[in-house]
Amino acid sequence: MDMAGKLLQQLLLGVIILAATAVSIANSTCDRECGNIKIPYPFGTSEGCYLDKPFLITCNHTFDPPKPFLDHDIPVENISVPNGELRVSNPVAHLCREFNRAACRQPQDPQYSSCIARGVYTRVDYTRISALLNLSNFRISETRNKITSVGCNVYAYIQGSEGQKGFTTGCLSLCDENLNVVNGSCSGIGCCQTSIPEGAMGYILNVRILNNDTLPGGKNFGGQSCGYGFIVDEQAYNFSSLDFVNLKNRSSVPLVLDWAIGNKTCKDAKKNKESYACKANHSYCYNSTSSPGYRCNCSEGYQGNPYFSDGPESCQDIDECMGLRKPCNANATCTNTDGNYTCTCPKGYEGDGRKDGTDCRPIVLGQSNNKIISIALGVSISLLVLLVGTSWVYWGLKKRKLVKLKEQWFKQNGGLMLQQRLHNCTGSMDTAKIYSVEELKKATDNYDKSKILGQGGYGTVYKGVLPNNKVVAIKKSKISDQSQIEQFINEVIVLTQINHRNVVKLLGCCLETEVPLLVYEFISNGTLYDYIHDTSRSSLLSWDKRMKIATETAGALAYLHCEASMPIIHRDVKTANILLDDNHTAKVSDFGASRLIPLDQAHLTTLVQGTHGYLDPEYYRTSHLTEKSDVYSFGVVLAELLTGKKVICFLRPENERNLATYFVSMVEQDRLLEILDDHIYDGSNAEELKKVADVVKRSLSVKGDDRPTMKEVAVELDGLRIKERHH
Ligand SMILES: *[C@@H]1O[C@H](CO)[C@@H](O)[C@H](O)[C@H]1NC(C)=O
Ligand SMILES: *[C@@H]1O[C@H](CO)[C@@H](O)[C@H](O)[C@H]1NC(C)=O
Ligand SMILES: *[C@@H]1O[C@H](CO)[C@@H](O)[C@H](O)[C@H]1NC(C)=O
Ligand SMILES: *[C@@H]1O[C@H](CO)[C@@H](O)[C@H](O)[C@H]1NC(C)=O
Ligand SMILES: *[C@@H]1O[C@H](CO)[C@@H](O)[C@H](O)[C@H]1NC(C)=O
Ligand SMILES: *[C@@H]1O[C@H](CO)[C@@H](O)[C@H](O)[C@H]1NC(C)=O
Ligand SMILES: *[C@@H]1O[C@H](CO)[C@@H](O)[C@H](O)[C@H]1NC(C)=O
Ligand SMILES: *[C@@H]1O[C@H](CO)[C@@H](O)[C@H](O)[C@H]1NC(C)=O
Ligand SMILES: *[C@@H]1O[C@H](CO)[C@@H](O)[C@H](O)[C@H]1NC(C)=O
Ligand SMILES: *[C@@H]1O[C@H](CO)[C@@H](O)[C@H](O)[C@H]1NC(C)=O
Ligand SMILES: *[C@@H]1O[C@H](CO)[C@@H](O)[C@H](O)[C@H]1NC(C)=O
Ligand SMILES: CC(=O)N[C@H]1CO[C@H](CO)[C@@H](O)[C@@H]1O
Repeated sequence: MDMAGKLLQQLLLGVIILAATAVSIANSTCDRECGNIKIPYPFGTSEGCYLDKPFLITCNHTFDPPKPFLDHDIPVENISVPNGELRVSNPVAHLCREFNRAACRQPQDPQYSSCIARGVYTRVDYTRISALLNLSNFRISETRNKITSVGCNVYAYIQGSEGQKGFTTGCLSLCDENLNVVNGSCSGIGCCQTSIPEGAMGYILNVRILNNDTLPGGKNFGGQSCGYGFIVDEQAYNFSSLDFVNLKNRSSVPLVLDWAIGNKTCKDAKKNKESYACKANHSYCYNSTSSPGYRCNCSEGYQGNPYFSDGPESCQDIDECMGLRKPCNANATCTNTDGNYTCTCPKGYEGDGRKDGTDCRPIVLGQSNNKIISIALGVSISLLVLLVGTSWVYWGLKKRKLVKLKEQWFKQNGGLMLQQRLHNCTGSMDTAKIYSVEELKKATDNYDKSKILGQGGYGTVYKGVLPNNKVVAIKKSKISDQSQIEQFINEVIVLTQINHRNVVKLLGCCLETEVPLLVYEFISNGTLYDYIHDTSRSSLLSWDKRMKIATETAGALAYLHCEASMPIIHRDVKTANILLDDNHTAKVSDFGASRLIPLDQAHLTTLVQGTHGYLDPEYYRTSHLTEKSDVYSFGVVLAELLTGKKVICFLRPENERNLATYFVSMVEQDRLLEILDDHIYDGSNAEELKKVADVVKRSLSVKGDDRPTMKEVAVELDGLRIKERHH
């Protein structure tokens, strides 16, 4: 009873399985193999198993194993659906010459080669075998295949039909004793390759010899000397010198055909749902590049046969997690999804866990702080972008009113005030000029990059040429704060009034732009900084020249402090702001940070501004700006002139980093000579050097009151120079 029950159960099971297979019975009857070769749809070997006529493969069972054929007589080697590739066997053409080996002695015999050369072999007629291919539907892939000839002084050529036009093309392969054949190279010596015409569907290939007195297979013959010609899949054939003999027994080589569906593009094919061949859900269509028609492929993340509408052979999700190449890092968990996969890092770890992404790493507090910072940064950047964007839109809208705006800028930048002041003043005012935007734009080729002379916190300086051929330096200043405008105008007026040969002359300005433009005289030789710190140029600066520059600079600063109509504190005295002309005459420049001090005031309280290394420590501490701050900075300039060292250098030991303190400590230890620049000390000027160093030391006094005035410094330096000259 029990046995019978089990039997019944098995029977029932069998019936169910049978019923299940019956659903897809139509296609499961299709034989998808012929011998060892798979025949995937749209190809097929029997009625109902292939897409349409061109895809019929005949399987000839008289062979063992059975062999598939395209167009009934072209042997098929491989069919690849994803690549749209069909490999068939292609015949090899021969040109052979028989000879009688006995006529010559053995190859070891020294006479052997001359025997060949003299043609002492029995001439037998050439045997020629052509190769012929005639495809009815598909094209020969012109990207994958090459016409190839192998042999000595032989050429292979094909004739065929490309569309309706006939064509002839070929390749000549030469060789003799002096030309060495190279394995793997088909460059014309022993082997030659060339492209086939586009769209060819058939051809006839012949091999010919250039000269009937030579052997087509060179001297590497064995009973027969042959040259060969064939069309072959480039990737499937590597030339070897042994091929002169070996190809004789090879009747065919692989050839790649392009196949495609129909003769319509994807766009047109999709219009007819019934005949559209990309049936799978997760598939797409692409135009064939080499022939009319289209092909299908599974979407990314899926694999299978895109021409099946459903079933296990159609495009199926790829389980990436199960593949050999694991997509996730060892510590991340891989989860397959439809058409994709996800990697999840363990709890307490962050990162996307992908091998090609960011690795899982423990969430560290510091890093999450970083995250907060980067979020904050992101937010502020977006806000900034928003702000810039809005103002851009704002300016865009205002563009039409540019003329009005220019006027507005002119007013805003104090143009009216300046005009008025200039009008009120008389006499020397002819030097100050107000330039128009167009004038300066033209002078600088629209602020061309090649015209930039310098750039910094103050703005950008361009070289310009005015219509009267006067070369000028034009500074696009950064001042745009409304509250600074009056100050700015004052400075412009004062500077245009200054007529000192050691101060760069301000010729005028332009106020019609958003930021004021200043026009200076052009100083040809660059900055003192560049001279001192450029080894090739520093030797040009003798002690005498350095003293001249120092004296001139001190004189100019003293003039600004005392003799200008209102004291001016430069605030940014440094070698980079001292320009040199052709005669190494010093010109103090860049008054962008300068302040005018009303006569009834001893100091100003300002925002501390200046250059690190030159900045007066007292001013830095107290924000009280006095003329003595310039004295300090000038002291640093003098120290720089004496030593040739940079004022701040992090490559130096800690106690030597700041030149000002280092210099003072060396002078106090009476070790001045150790830190002097090479070009300065000549053995006889030690006394002057000491005196200048003493000026430096006093100028660098911590308390401003202990420092000499600029006037005193200038007089002292001048005195030393005169004395030196009288020596
Ligand atoms: C199979 O191949 C044999 C030998 O080449 C040939 O005689 C025969 O006609 C072929 N059969 C078919 C069905 O093509
Ligand atoms: C057929 O071609 C495909 C893709 O090029 C390749 O993976 C497969 O190994 C080939 N099969 C044979 C029998 O050469
Ligand atoms: C190719 O075959 C077609 C018929 O299938 C025939 O008309 C044509 O002449 C053949 N071409 C060659 C070069 O043999
Ligand atoms: C080579 O010999 C063949 C006959 O064997 C002849 O048709 C051909 O014209 C000859 N070629 C040359 C270049 O002599
Ligand atoms: C040809 O040579 C290359 C490297 O030289 C090699 O990778 C390739 O497999 C060879 N092809 C054949 C068909 O031998
Ligand atoms: C080419 O390679 C074969 C071995 O594959 C070798 O016997 C032959 O000498 C080589 N020929 C040249 C010219 O290097
Ligand atoms: C070529 O085939 C013939 C018989 O068909 C055989 O005698 C000869 O040794 C073969 N040659 C090579 C190089 O395999
Ligand atoms: C496209 O193919 C169809 C039949 O498959 C044929 O009737 C038509 O003439 C072909 N059109 C072109 C432009 O080859
Ligand atoms: C196929 O080619 C046609 C016409 O050349 C074009 O309109 C269409 O976008 C192409 N389709 C694809 C998938 O490339
Ligand atoms: C798979 O997911 C990743 C990340 O989620 C995405 O970058 C990628 O484009 C997806 N791939 C496919 C085929 O959808
Ligand atoms: C996995 O985690 C362990 C410990 O948590 C760590 O030592 C290892 O480096 C991690 N491996 C990878 C590939 O992230
Ligand atoms: C999924 C699939 O390709 N089915 C095919 C089964 O065979 C019939 C013809 O018998 C085709 O029309 C179907 O496309």
